[in-house]
Amino acid sequence: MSDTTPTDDRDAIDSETAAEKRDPLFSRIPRRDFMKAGAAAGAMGSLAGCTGLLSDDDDDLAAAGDVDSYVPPGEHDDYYAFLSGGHSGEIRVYGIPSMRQLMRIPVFGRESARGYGYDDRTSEMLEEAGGYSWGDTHHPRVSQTDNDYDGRWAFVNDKANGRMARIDLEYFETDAIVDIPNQQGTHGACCLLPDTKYVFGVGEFRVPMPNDGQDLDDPENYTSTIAAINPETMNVEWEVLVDGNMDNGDGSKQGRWFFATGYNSESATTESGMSSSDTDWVKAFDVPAIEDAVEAGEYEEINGVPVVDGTRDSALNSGDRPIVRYVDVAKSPHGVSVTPDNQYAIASGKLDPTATVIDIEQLAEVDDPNDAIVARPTLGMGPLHTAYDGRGHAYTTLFIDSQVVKWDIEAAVDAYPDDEPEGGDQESPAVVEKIDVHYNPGHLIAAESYTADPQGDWLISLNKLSKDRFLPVGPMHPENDQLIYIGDDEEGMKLVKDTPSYAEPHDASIVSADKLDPAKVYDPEDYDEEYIEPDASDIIREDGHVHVKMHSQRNEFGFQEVTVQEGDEVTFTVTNIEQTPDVLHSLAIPEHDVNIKLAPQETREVTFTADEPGVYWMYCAFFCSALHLEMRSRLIVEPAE
Ligand code: RUQ
Ligand code: CUA
Repeated sequence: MSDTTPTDDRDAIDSETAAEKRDPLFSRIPRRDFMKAGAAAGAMGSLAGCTGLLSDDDDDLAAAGDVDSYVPPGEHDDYYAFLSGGHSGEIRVYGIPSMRQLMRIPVFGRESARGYGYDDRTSEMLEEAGGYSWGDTHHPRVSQTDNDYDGRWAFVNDKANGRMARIDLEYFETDAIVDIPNQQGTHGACCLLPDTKYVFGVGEFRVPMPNDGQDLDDPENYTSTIAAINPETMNVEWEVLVDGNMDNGDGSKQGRWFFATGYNSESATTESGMSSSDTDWVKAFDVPAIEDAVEAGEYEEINGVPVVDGTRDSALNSGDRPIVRYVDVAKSPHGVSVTPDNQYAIASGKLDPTATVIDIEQLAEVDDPNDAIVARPTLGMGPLHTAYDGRGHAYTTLFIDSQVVKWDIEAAVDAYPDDEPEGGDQESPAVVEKIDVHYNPGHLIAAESYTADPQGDWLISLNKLSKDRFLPVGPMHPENDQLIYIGDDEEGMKLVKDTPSYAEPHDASIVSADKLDPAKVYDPEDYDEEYIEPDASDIIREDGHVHVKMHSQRNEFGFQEVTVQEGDEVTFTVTNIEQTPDVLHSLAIPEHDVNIKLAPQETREVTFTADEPGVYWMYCAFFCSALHLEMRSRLIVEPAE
């Protein structure tokens, strides 16, 4: 251990006995769990039940400092992790600590296994959100109430097309997408806490405002905005435009501040131009001050959204209640995240080996926002993102060094400013330890790191390169999501598992399993489509349109055959009337690009044109029973007269 032994007053347990301290099993459990459970036995029991970590037989294993992430067959994980899928446009759900992939949730692109973008509802949603065939998801954030996960939604940005999507965590499916006006690429995404009042979309690409053909080659006048989105309606309530661009963001936990990093304070259009200055900014948005400005009509409406001017010299920033505070941070800072106790916003230097620690309370008091900087520890090369264990430590990825560095936040504050590097790169005394990861980590995430109460046991390092870690599969390699155990401050961080992943996870959120309550079957009340009981089966013909209403169940559709005329527009409304969980059907129609998924009690609708005469076997694509292959009907398209 270094002499910067971490402390966390909130977690100090004075009555901890010497025996408990020596017991490696004891030290493995986050102390907070003991506080919560009220009894050590209770906390140990619950952990043991879930992970198999703490059975009696495991004493030797534990004593050897090994950590087991093994989840036996048939047992469940302790956590859900929601990982973005980058330019695959989806979200992936893992179980932690097994790192098993449990589900994929398509968001910005069609996906055939789930029939997403094939039925009328989801294809219209994608069409109304711009009609693009793909998106670039980076930052999945899960809604919170009172600074804790409430199991309602996840949100994720589209960096490619300036959008934000919402995922309903009852059904684990995308239920809304907003195309954010005035943003070309929405990079950062996060919630304003404690209660998810807004979801913020952080605009990265600076463009002329509005981007309608004016100011084409006048980069000085390009700008980017943050957008405040109402999570219930998914309406963009207001935007703020700023100097420079923006990158990542995080909301404070007490409703006032929102932080965004940015590079390119230079307003350049080339890489060398964008990294020429020694400092860029963390922008701290004073949300109540912005809301007041909007209320007072101090905005310009651009593309239907009230846009408030938050540039440095704007009127709203010149008074005694500036709406955006610009904090100087070296150099092209990338990630920013707020500590669980809401005390600090910590930004990573990316092109500078330091992290910058901003005291959130002081920010409201000081005249010069730079005076709110309370630490600037030197961590290593290429610091990108920071996560928390709830015991006073920060964990920062070092992209260039291919490491995760664990450091003590208060030790960094204590050492400042005497630890300022004098042109050298001596490591901060706040550094506790470093662990190698494989290779070049971008984000990392610890269990519930984005809440006020991180669990402090597991951390995932989302590495950009896997190089030699897996069997070769051609020139395109998988990435490598590595599971690290961080629950034992004495033994130190422990690399537990490599997980190959498809391009390309950026950020993630890890949520305790007991905070989500996914539905087992659909509730027909939740959707507009008409639920079709078997006796309501019907074929309605009207002027070139045929509406087929039918049910599906093992092993049949409501009609053995459906006859239409060449050129008819055909709508199928199909209900899976099964009550049994996990019995899915689908309606797939060859050569018509039709494929709708029907989970138990789910109804979907699909509309297409029957434009080629012939016989088409409509079938069910989910293997639903021994007679699954026989579950099919004929679509007969008669030639037009
Ligand atoms: S970013 S690798 Cu899109 Cu969060 Cu940093
Ligand atoms: Cu229904 Cu296969």
